[in-house]
Amino acid sequence: MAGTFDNPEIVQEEVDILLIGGGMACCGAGYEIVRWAEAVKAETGKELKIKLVDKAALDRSGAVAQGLSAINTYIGPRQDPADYARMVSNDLMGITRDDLAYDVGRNVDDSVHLFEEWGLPIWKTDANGVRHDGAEAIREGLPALKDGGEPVRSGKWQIMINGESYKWIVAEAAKKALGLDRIQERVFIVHLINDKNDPSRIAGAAGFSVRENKIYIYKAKAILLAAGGCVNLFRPRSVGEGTGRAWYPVWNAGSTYSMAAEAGAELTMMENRFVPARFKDGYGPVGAWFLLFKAKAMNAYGEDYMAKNKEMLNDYPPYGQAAVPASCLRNHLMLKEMKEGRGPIYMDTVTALAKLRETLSPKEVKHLEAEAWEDFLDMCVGQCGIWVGENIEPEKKMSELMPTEPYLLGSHSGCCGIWVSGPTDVGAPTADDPEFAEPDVPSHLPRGWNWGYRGMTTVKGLFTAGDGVGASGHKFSSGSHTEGRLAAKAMVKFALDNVDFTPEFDETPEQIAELIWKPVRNYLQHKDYTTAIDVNPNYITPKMLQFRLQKIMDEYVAGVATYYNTNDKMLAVAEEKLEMLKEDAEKMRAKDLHELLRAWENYHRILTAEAHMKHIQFREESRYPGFYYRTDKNFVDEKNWHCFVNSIYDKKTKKWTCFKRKHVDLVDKSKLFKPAQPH
Ligand code: SFD
Ligand code: AMP
Repeated sequence: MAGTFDNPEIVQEEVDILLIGGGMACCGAGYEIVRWAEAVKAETGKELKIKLVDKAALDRSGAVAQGLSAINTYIGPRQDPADYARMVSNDLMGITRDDLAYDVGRNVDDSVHLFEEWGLPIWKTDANGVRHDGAEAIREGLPALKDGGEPVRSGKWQIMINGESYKWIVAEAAKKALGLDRIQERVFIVHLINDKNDPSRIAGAAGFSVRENKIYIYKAKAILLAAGGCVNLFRPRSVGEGTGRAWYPVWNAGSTYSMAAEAGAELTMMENRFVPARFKDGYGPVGAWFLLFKAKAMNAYGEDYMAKNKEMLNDYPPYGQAAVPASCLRNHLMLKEMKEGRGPIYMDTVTALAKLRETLSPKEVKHLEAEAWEDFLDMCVGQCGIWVGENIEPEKKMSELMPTEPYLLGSHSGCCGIWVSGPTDVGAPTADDPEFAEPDVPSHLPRGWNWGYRGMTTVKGLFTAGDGVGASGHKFSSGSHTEGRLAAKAMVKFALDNVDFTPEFDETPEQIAELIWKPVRNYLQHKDYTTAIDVNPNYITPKMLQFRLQKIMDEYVAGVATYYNTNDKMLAVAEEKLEMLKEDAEKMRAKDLHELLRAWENYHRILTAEAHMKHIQFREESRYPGFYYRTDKNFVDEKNWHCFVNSIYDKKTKKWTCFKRKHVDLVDKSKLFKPAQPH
């Protein structure tokens, strides 16, 4: 019987493997898993039941929805994945898992080669060093990357693409591999279910349709939770008429971190955040300008603050001394100018394009000037709107830059996320060292870095990838796809190793349904108490609750309001206010399915925000100057805090426990610290 708003239908399904999300990581997993599942079927006759569930529609869901104009991780045949792991470590102030970064580095090119095979146009350089747009490169018959084709590199690791349809292309391959029957769109997963007999094991997941009055409950042996990062937990700079604009995708609301935490998974580096420097108001990314166009940023008085404030980098050895200073330190130098009143900050697009005109042919200049627009048309169309609206022609008028509100993510220039098992075949050759040897696991990784299945969290059967994997970063679109593929292979192995396991829920379907539908019940029960549905003493709208969360985070947990400053006292206030917010969140209302979506996004954001706050509180230093400062501990303390900060949430007591985990370098980092180069 079809459900109604006050009596939703409960649909139950049993699968072996459930993929939550339909972004880069899950599309990678969807493509890869079928190959392994078919091999299993051929060998054992066992058919694994697989399902992918996305809250949106695969073709345009996730961070790549609008497209992208670069693939930021492509190693190529002449670079060393260990160098990539070094770069990731330096950019994230020394505390990353080399095993995870190296593993992405050595596998990522295969995903990029697949993207090209599936039709993604990739810029190429011909034998004469002339650059060609993706379509032109195909017309000219330039070889594919896998056949030795030379990409146009914007930076050491980044290559240019014509990527407006990037997500369509990657989604199509996942759809083709999985088949439409194994894909369920517009189902928002909001709750993971543990196993009744083993609370450290995953047994299923539940959510609801955002189009119909239906609750979906899936039983599964293994789950890939790759639902992106967390956006809009801080008050954004774009308020009022600009509300809704953000750099990272607003529809990724911390589901990955909050659901994993509730299921008991160990989180890592949740204190980390990314505060991207972006073109002001439109959030246009800057990478192409800095790297491809070789533009410089400057203060309002024309001073190159990276050069002028270079000495400030010496406060942060060794990370400040790297050839390319960490992203947070670049912000740190910019913020000095803003705080001391020498803003606005500008990207000098005019000089950059004029300089290019000196060396490039007219055809190439024309192409690059078009690219200045296409860069944004491909991935951040709102920035073009700003340029048009403000009469900005980048060759004639500079654009303002601004550090944005903080975002939580593990795939771009950030490293918060979930602690996962690393690959078994990399690491230091010191297996008998007690720091490294793991009982019963043939691993060369440090103790506690590996428990057999790549990408598995500390909850048995629960895997993650992309923004979900913490303590790595700089995977971007291609690396997230790769991590999804690595997880898929491990999940098939896990499902086979656990073929006799039958998951049993620790909650009943009715309890789960009531939990999910609570905001609707709040609404239906109290709606007639007042005549204006938004004004009611018995409930709060998701929109208002979101404003409250954003205000707390902005003003006490180092948002833009305080120039990213906080301290132990402010964090204590935040802690108290978040507790009260959680109490009031119980009264969130949902007047329709859309509001139910908004309500659950808020539940996920609140728990993610709380994890962020607790980790910042625990780490008694300022590890990421330029991303946040603890003004009571405004230094990087290598002696005491060169370690991971991890945490576990107890869903019964609703308490967090934060603790340190030892950090070990697996690749030699001394290679990074060359004499500083002009930047
Ligand atoms: O310019 C649920 N990214 C860039 N990567 C690059 O390689 N090059 C670039 O040029 C990049 N830039 C960039 C990037 C992103 C954005 C938004 C802009 C510019 C404007 C980063 C990558 O896009 C990013 O690293 C990956 O996409 C991360 O992959 P993944 O799979 O971890 O996340 P996702 O793709 O956002 O997918 C998330 C999916 O989860 C769904 N979902 N489904 C069910 N239930 C729930 N509760 C769910 N919650 C979310 C989503 O619908 C989605 O399908 S630049 O800045 O450098
Ligand atoms: P963004 O457009 O800022 O998201 O960055 C895209 C890519 O360029 C990422 O790999 C960044 O790490 C890199 N990048 C951005 N700005 C700089 C810079 N000033 N110096 C070096 N790399 C950068």
